[in-house]
Amino acid sequence: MRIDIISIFPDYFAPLDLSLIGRARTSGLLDVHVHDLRSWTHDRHNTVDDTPYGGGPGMVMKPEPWGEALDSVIGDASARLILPTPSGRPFRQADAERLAGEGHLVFGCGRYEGIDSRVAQDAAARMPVEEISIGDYVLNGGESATLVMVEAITRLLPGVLGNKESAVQDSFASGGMENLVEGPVYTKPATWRGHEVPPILLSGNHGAVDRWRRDQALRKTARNRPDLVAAMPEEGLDRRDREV
Ligand code: 6GU
Repeated sequence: MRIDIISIFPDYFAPLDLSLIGRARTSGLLDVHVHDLRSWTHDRHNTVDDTPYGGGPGMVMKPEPWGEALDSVIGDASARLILPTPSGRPFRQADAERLAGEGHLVFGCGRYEGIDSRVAQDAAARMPVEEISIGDYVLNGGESATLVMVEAITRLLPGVLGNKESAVQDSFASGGMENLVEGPVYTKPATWRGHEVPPILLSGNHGAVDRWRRDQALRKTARNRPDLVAAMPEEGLDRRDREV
């Protein structure tokens, strides 16, 4: 997968050299290019913003540098443009799974009050454009949201996670964990400060362990995420689920 990121703060993306994403990049599974939006400005002050038409507070990102940046980065016909913004559609695990199947993603990180809306309009004539929000709170710009989405997407690429099973059992993962968070996890020692590991996990009965884990996931979801329980389709629950 190729990922291009356009931002006025390219240094924000230094963490993409680390850990699993860093290793995916060195191994060639992932090709990330970070671009400074100001390299597509032509004035002495490298201006990227201006006052909003219609008045109001703050500044808006000018369309010209964005237009040139996207022209230069899009390249092939298969690129998809993601514009992180609190006014976008919510980013969910299903979106991470869907975007992990793409070949080329371009993230355009806005700052200030946002990017002149004609940039998305113009790009949409050439490529799919998605405005996406990572949650109901306001960040100073799209950079940290892009880091979040890049991590959620790239960990799903084949070969990035060590254990192939681990992404399937994640909270929210399609294939059984939709609308569910993961339950509690334990490791050695079996007794720590007087707290015991639930004995069923030491039983060696894999069927019973799977059932117990699902029960725990349902209970934790009910406790922490009543909104997810309300959204659960009845047919997604088996008879044992309904007893929990
Ligand atoms: Cl994607 N961008 C900004 N600036 N704020 C956000 C966001 C994105 N998602 C939630 N808040």
